[in-house]
Amino acid sequence: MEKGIVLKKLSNKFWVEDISNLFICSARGNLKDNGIFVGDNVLFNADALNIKEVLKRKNLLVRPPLANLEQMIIVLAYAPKPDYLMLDKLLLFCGINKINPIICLNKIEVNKDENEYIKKAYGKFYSVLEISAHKKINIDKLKKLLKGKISASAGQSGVGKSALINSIFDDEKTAEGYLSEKILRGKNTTRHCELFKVSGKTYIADTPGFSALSINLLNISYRDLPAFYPDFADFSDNCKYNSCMHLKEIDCAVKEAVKTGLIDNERYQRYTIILEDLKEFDKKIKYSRKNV
Ligand SMILES: Nc1nc2c(ncn2[C@@H]2O[C@H](COP(=O)(O)OP(=O)(O)OP(=O)(O)O)[C@@H](O)[C@H]2O)c(=O)[nH]1
Ligand SMILES: [Mg+2]
Ligand SMILES: [Zn+2]
Repeated sequence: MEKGIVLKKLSNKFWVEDISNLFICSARGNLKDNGIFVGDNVLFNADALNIKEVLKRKNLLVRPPLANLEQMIIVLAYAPKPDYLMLDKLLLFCGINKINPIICLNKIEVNKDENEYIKKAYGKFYSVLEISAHKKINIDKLKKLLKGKISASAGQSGVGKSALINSIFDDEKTAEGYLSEKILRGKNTTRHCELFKVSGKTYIADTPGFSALSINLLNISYRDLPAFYPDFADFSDNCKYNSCMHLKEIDCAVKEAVKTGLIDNERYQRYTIILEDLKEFDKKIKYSRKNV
């Protein structure tokens, strides 16, 4: 029995890679029914080309269907204009699913007017990297951050997610032909999600599915929201109430920090929007449960 990772899944076949070879495997009914996902570590029989067991997962995302994602490259650029609410939702999604986010500010050879704001509001709590996929600025730094991990790109359409992934592969001479061909195919088939090997245990997925992150994918109660804001952590202990939501409560140290500029006001305003969204969603769920 060998150990491998599922790189791709098409109809009933699974592309499983061990250290150096690729095997196209099938799986027994009940194993298939429980689900084998791209990113899964599996035990398989390399002669019979059969998957025998799925090993324990770190996490599992529904949309896009991806197991064991460790890192998310959130790409922004001056154009299209950054959607900060979406950025905050993606960061929240990473927090909930224990995924390490890296904020990549692309197209800096053209314009980086927005970057100062992003570095100021996010740089203290998250990795922020200024890059140019076209001019290959800081791509080597990004590659270091990817090393040994499973990562996926995310962000608005047109920010340069595919360009970024291509720039990572361009100087991998051995893999270039094989991978760029696969990436081109990946562009036309948005429905399936596929991992591309950068080197060793380093994989990356170009996943269009993250672009629209709806609130129901943030499966937390609104009460848990503040805990996912590292910006609040230094202050929330000083709020009068332990369960402070930092909204209308009196003696709220978080709101005080927003007033004095220690917490970014715009990010706080977006926090209140996400909180309202989550509350609405909670209500809807309770309502639909009552009516079944
Ligand atoms: N100037 C500049 N343009 C870039 C850079 N990276 C990407 N672009 C351009 O931005 C546009 C979108 O790039 P894509 O890589 O297709 O964007 P994407 O995020 O994959 O978009 P979707 O697949 O629609 O989600 C293209 O016209 C690219 O040429 C960059 O580093 N600098
Ligand atoms: Mg793309
Ligand atoms: Zn508070």
